[in-house]
Amino acid sequence: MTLEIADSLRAVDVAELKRRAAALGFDVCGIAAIAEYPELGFLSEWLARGYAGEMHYLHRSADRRGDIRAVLPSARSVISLGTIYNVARPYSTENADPRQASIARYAWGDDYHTVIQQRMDALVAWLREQAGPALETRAYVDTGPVQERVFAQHAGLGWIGKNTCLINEEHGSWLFLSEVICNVQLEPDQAAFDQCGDCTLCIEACPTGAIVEPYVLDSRRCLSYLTIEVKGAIPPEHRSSIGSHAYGCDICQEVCPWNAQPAGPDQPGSPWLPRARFDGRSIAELWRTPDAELRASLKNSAMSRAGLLGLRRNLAVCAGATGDAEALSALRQVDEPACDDPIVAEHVHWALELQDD
Ligand code: B12
Ligand code: SF4
Ligand code: SF4
Repeated sequence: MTLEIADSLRAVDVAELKRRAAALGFDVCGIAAIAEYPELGFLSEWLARGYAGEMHYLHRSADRRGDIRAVLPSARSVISLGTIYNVARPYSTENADPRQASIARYAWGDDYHTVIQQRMDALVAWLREQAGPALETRAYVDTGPVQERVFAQHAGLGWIGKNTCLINEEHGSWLFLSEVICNVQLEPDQAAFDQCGDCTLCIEACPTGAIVEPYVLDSRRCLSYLTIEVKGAIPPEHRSSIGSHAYGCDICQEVCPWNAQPAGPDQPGSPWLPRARFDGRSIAELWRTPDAELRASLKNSAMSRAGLLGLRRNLAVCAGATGDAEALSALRQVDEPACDDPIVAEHVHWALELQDD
């Protein structure tokens, strides 16, 4: 039955598909065949070692993440897409001002889930015009049970580096990944090959030793996990290492030689430009911002994942971990409703107590 449906599909011109993807705003596009790639097998051991921490959804969906046919049984190809989100702002490692709240650059602008999903919807609509009504697809951007970097590597978009990020030879790793899984047979691209060589800069630069061996990351130590994925209290033993990281972390990408090229000038209207509220602001300044204004600035941004309470919790930890006098005094003075949340209040207490020790 599946074959009959697939047989009734019209052929799709891959060169034309890639032109269409570029016109829709995707910076790189490649095709991966459906296959049992060896890299898909690393996930089960990674989970067994506990590296997912409290991201239980990764355990629940592990079977589907290991086999893309469990996501779409008729799948024949994966159209892998990369979208550059870098903008011209200094790297956190270049910033000499420790009072500044560090926010990962992927989260500065509009929520990439929404922006990229809309572009993929347009690509799928075009694909349907080409292939006909028997087309079956699943389109995801960080939202589906798919090991996106593995398919991106096999689609030729780049290689999985020792920092575990997908690195494109031309553009570096400031790329959102997304994919359209479809039942159309498309000519696959060559897989990208590893160009890390004997470099170990990312492993040495990680402030918490989260890259436990080349290509293997223990999320429980990663500042991105601690500030975004941990939903309640941040384990006290990790708080001091958070420094000024108020949301996510970019260090292992900033030190990567493949990200040394500067971003182009700001493109007016780019969805990835930082929102004014978060553009180069200090920890104290953000803490002093009223809840209503912070909430409004988080709306439709990727930072909404941690929400207002998560952001306040993280800012309190940043104040304590950096020992920034202005931020600590702000913690004592500001009394917005979110500051009374028990989790936030406990982190404020931790930050203030730390200075008394
Ligand atoms: C869970 C998750 C996280 C977790 C765990 C990250 C991780 N490295 O696994 C946390 C919260 C820490 C995280 C952080 C970040 N994330 Co994240 N995350 C994901 C998610 C949802 C799943 C990743 C996953 O499956 N991990 C499981 C492990 C096993 O996979 P892996 O690390 O990719 O490992 C591969 C290789 O390292 C290699 N490998 C593993 N073990 C071994 C062993 C040996 C011996 C060898 C040779 C190879 C090898 O094979 C693995 C593939 O199976 C993906 C979206 C998706 N659905 O894929 C986004 C995704 C990976 N994240 C993304 C981003 C942007 C980030 C951050 C940059 C955000 C930030 N600035 O704070 C950081 C980067 C941290 C880092 N160095 O990876 C992007 C990455 C884009 C890119 N260019 O690579 C993705 C693809 C989302 C997207 N759609 O754009 N993330
Ligand atoms: S994102 Fe930061 S904490 Fe996480 S592995 Fe990279 S450098 Fe380490
Ligand atoms: S810093 Fe070096 S080892 Fe790490 S991902 Fe980049 S090239 Fe690879």
